[in-house]
Amino acid sequence: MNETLSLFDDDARERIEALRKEIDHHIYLYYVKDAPEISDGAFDSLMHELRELEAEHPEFFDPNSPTQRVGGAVGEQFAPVRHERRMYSLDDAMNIEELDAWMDRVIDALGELPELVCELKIDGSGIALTYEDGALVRAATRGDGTTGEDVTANIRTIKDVPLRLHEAGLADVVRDGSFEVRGEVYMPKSSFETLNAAAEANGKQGFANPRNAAAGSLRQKDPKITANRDLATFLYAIADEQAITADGQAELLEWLGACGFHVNPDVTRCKTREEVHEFCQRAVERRDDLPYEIDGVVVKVNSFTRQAAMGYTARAPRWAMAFKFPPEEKATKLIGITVQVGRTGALTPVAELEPVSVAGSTVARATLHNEDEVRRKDVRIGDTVIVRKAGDVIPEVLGPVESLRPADAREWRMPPECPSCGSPVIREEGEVAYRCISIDCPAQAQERLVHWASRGAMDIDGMGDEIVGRLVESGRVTDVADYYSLDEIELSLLDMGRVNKEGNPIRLGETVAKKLVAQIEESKARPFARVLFGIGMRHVGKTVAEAIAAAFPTIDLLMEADEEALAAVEGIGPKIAHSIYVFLRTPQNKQVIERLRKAGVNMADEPTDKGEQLPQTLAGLTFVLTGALVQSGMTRDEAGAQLKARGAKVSGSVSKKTSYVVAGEAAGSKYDKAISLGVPVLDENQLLAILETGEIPE
Ligand code: 3BA
Repeated sequence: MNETLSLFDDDARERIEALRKEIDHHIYLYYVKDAPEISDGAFDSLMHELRELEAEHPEFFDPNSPTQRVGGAVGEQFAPVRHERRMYSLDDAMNIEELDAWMDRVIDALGELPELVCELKIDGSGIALTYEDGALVRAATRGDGTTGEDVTANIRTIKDVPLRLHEAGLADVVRDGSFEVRGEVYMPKSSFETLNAAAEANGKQGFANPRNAAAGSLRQKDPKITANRDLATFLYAIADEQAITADGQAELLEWLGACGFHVNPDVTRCKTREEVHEFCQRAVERRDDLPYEIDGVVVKVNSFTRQAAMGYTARAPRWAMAFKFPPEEKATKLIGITVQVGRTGALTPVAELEPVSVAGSTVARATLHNEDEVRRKDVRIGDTVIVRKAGDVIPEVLGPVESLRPADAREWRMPPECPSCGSPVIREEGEVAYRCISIDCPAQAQERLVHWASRGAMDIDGMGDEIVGRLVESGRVTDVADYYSLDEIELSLLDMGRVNKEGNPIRLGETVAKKLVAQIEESKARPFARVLFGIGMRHVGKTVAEAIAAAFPTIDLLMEADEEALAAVEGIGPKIAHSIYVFLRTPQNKQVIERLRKAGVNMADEPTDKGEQLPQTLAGLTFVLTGALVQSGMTRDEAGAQLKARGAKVSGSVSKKTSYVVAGEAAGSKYDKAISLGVPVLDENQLLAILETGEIPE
């Protein structure tokens, strides 16, 4: 090689390396330390120089160069990543008593209360980052704790994630090669608000809370979208603590900081219970002032040796406990009470509130359940009311602050007419709900249409509230059979009721229309039980629909059944039987069913070959499945179906009547409940043996 050229190349290589180091350092100062040392302009010119040099010298490409954080090519999907070591869950203490009970257990196990470390519990999404020779090589989501998804390209775009680690930290790595650190990806509250405001301005549904926004942003197929989402991280764990010299959680956090990771500064070593209580109390008080959402405090035994002495349950370390905040409550003004009409005509009063931020999301509406509830709570329009929200659950109005009641506060009564169709409303004997019994109430029709397309029913992805609303508005769709005559062209032209900057109506568009038509087509093949659930007969939920489909596997058999025959099915009483019978004899409903059948919607279950029925060796036993079946890769539904084929019952909740709980990986509270009720727990291997032999082993 030419002498001068290679010297020139060496210069370029050195300059590139120096620029990368310098830029990494400024990114660290800005995003981790929150203490920038140079101006944006100076930073940009360093980046500019690096980009130019890298373009001239593609041979020095490095995926971990700061220029590579913008997000590369769009990926196909996320490859599964098996975590080298399980990512456990955390057990929850719902109050201070439960936290104290945990500290008692720690004392029992270790003979004294050891040093504890308190951390804020960031309400984000779990991640695992793998480094080799100090460079980021892979990033995965937590997933079910055993297997996550490869999100490396997306994680690279998060500015506070070091792509190359600081020398100071690497000096304390005992074994060379690779290690995996773990923590949380989160979205700051302000970024969450901005993102949702932008989504709403575009007529799109925002995320329910910052945690969902972080998880959703991490699972974008296009890393450029993730790059624009303003995500951040806090790291707090290592997969294998043998890999470093730290002797406990506090030193581990220091080491993570020395490596260049973003570590939450609110960490406290505690020697007494009182210090732990104090930390929790302070966290509750500071919650609103923090720029990110927290949902509790994590308390950990500091020493690694003592952690090892306590060990793990099937789902969580015994040496750590999450203290969960009590459901958040806020005061706000009750502006009005509106009435929502459900798909069965039930009328629900809904509190219209001055928007407040509660537990990570903005609450502007909350259910008031029924008129009796409104009476019992004595909430009046104009009142200041207390609103509560726990995690992901629907917000509720607890009651008024009577001392703040204005003189003109108004009592509310259920209107005598349906707000949608104006028909008189009735309240049936023994029922709390008022009901609109009109057969062609538009609000009911709309709800029925949304229900048909919903996930548990026919699962027509993309057919949500808004599009259904527009289809109803346009007059093109009035019942569920109308879905099946929609074509791509008319759907693409559907007026979305909004205008663009030029003042022209926004239409649904070809891409969405094409997807919807494909989804509608796919829905025709759903199992018969889903059709029965989707059609929306009163009192017929998923479980009842499955029971009916099992007893009457075709629509003809079902239409012929009288009330007695229906009531003979296990799980169906006279009330449900009556409701089904009446529904199927209503001419309007019969017509819709006929049109669905003609459109090709599945109206019969696969004929089960009775001759090949398996011996019913598990009859009389009830199983509950929990956790992931990672060895067989079966879903719980698939495993459940195989158990049922042998006569077993499969239930969703653990009780004294449960015969066995099958606990897969990352089993949750059902496992705990089984233990506390003394219900025997089987692992996946035992389940597989049962499915193979049909017998419960000794
Ligand atoms: N510390 C979440 N798990 C946490 C390492 C253990 C742990 C958490 C934590 C198991 C937070 C369960 C998912 C997981 C890494 C497993 C925290 C937080 N410590 N500060 C004790 O702030 N949300 N979550 N993540 N391994």
